[in-house]
Amino acid sequence: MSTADRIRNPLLQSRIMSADAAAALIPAGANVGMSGFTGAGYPKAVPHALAKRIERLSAQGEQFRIGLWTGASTAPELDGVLAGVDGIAMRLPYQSDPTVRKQINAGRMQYTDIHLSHVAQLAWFGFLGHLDVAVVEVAGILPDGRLIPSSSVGNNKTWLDQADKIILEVNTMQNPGLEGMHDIYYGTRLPPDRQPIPLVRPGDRIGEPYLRCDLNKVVAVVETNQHDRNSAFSAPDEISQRIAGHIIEFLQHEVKRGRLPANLLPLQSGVGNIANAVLAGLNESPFENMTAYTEVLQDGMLDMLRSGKLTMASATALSLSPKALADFNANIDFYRERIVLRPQEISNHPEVVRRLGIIAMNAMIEADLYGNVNSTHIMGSGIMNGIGGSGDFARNAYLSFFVTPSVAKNGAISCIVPMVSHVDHTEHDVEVIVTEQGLADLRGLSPTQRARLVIEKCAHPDYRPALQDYFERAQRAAPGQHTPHILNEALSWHARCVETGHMLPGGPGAAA
Ligand code: 0RQ
Repeated sequence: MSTADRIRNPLLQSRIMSADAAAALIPAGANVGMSGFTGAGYPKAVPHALAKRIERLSAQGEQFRIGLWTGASTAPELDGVLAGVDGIAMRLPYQSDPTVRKQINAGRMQYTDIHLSHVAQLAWFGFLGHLDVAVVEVAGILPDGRLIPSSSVGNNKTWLDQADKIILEVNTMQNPGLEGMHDIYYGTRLPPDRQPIPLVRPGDRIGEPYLRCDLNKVVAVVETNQHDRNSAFSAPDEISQRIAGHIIEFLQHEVKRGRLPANLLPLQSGVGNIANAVLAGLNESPFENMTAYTEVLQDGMLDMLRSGKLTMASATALSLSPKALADFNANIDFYRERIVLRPQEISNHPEVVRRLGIIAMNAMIEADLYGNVNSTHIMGSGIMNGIGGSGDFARNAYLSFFVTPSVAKNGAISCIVPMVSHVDHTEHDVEVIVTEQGLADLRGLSPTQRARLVIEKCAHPDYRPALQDYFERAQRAAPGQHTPHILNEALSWHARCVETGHMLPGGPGAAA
């Protein structure tokens, strides 16, 4: 497909330039809203060109740093290259890049970790500061200047609306068949004029398939021809399979008890190997006609769409392995009828999540005896990734699962602890905790009832006696018996990690 086929607006054709020329239009200190969500739909050329420019300026003793706003995590070609030249002063709302993580944990980069559904509205409220430039990847441009979104939507609508200047990357590697898969909702208003979001089934289309764009703001159009970062998933290991088995057995039990319909309720699943194992398990399960209202579509959901177990899936981004991407591209007409890609303010919207009655499944770093969950921090001070969409779903879901292997670092660390070293999801938002050891259904239980169950069902046998001992002593010593704790001991539990050298993400010296 030629450039003229992809960029069909004459004015924007006249703004085609090199990535270097486009990057030169970004001022030092600018807040830049870039596309990108879990390695899908991020700009492939301008960040690299900007990083080269920053490196040149830095060699001349000039500092050049930006505020980088995205949908969620991106890829080494965006986060990695810019962090590598110390070009990011401020990052939001989510990251999972090793270089970015290292800089945040060393105190060299500021990081605002935000619920993904909140980002657009915070930008509209003016709480995040001014957005100077948007750099957005698209799959094509219509004659009237509307944009065919790429493999993720994220916050692109908001960046295009809010930024003073727009740089578009048109990626000819993105399948032109993406056209028609997106649903961009333009009905959100600010309080006090907000209206209900008219979405009552996961597959409802409430918007339009294109992004609108004020052509006068477009200062550059850059052509690219590069795949998204698609990392392969490893086959589900035994731990993931055991976690998946517990969840599926529990869901079957809930259907039997009449607390879930036979085809379940719309599924939300985090990314990663455990999530993929759960999806693989559901694909083999007796459940039929399932739906998904989730943030990211990964391999497991494509398998379920193909098998017919899943009738439709709504998300904001694709996050596919190379093998799944090849299947997606080869069968895009089939998938277009079954997939809707939306802005993340809608894919993760608390109002919609509550209305649809989502079954939310997210991974965590640790949980405590009482059901508080830490999804983001190692040892209470080092960031791993961020809260992502987990909070959007967990608090508002019909049923909220948090999953983890019972131990980390080859058994050196228990993921069930007396008191979490950082709280992302409070006991009030966490209903079911699952490890490979078992599943603790915490619904309707008091803190001490929860603690007994979490120790019995979820803790690794190597740590169970120590947790039981702590809980019993806390019940004897705590001044209050609602949530018994021995405060000075609760957190010193984590001190053992210092001895084993796992103080920060990436292990010893990660903050250097
Ligand atoms: O460390 O990378 O050095 O090997 O944490 O842990 O077990 O590989 O699990 O990749 O699924 O990540 C919560 C981080 C889990 C992720 C988290 C160490 C462990 C390893 C990763 P290494 P695993 P995963 C909506 C949902 C927040 C966002 C979210 C996450 C590394 O799922 O970022 O939920 N979630 N989004 O060794 C010390 C412990 C540890 C520990 C694990 N207790 N102590 N280290 N690790 N437990 C969907 C989206 O947002 C897309």
